[in-house]
Amino acid sequence: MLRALSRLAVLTILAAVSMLTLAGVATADTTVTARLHPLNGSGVGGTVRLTATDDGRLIVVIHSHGLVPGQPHAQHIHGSLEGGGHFMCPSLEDDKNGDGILTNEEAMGEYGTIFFSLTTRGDSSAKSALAVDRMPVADSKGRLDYRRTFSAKRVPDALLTHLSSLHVVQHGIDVNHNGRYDMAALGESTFAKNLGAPGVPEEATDPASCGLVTGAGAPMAPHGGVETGGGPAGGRNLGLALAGGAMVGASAIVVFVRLRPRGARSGQ
Ligand SMILES: [Cu+2]
Repeated sequence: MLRALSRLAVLTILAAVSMLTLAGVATADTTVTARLHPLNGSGVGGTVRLTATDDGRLIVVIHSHGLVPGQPHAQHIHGSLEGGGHFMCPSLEDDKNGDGILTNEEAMGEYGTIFFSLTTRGDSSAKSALAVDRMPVADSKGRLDYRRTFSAKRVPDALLTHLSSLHVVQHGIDVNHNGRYDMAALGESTFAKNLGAPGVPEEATDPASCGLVTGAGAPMAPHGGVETGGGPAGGRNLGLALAGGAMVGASAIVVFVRLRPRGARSGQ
């Protein structure tokens, strides 16, 4: 009996302490989420979680599926540095030449600049937008699980202050279903070429998925019209592009040399 009582007392104290701890260490961390929707009929889906810690780090977690197996997928956070504008995931309405494929250039109007390149290591600025050798690789089933904590010095203030008006985009599709990015499908990526990387298949840079940020602090309809997720493929949510040529500029260091990665590595 005594033993039971003392155990109860201990449990009560532990519960009280943990509640106090929770109250006491509550941080200013902000977490927002996005649901990835397919673009270009990719069938890609997934979830994104962005956590801005109170000490300025950014933790990015992505779980996605339906990507091209064994291929690297460039992925970025897009949005507006100014917080204004009209940014949303593009749709086939943006397919100006009507060929059924949404290229980066066509989708540019719906997009802000690239805030951030979701690389697996090293630089994460817009300069690494096409650094495919540091982009995550989908596994043999087309799944991609990515997690990286970016140190405060890598995270621009503007990204944190606009966390609620961003979107996440993954690139890389396989329209001729031959298991890789190749010129035979859609030709050369003029987008990459204009950034100083000739010889990159358009399949590698066309958008595969896009997700709009929602969650803590995220307005339901920022800038008067951003979709808030929910719709499956085919809606206005679907579509994306690398943010325009302006984003990287002539000084871009484009490393798009290894379209065949050594391993199915991802994350970190
Ligand atoms: Cu992008």
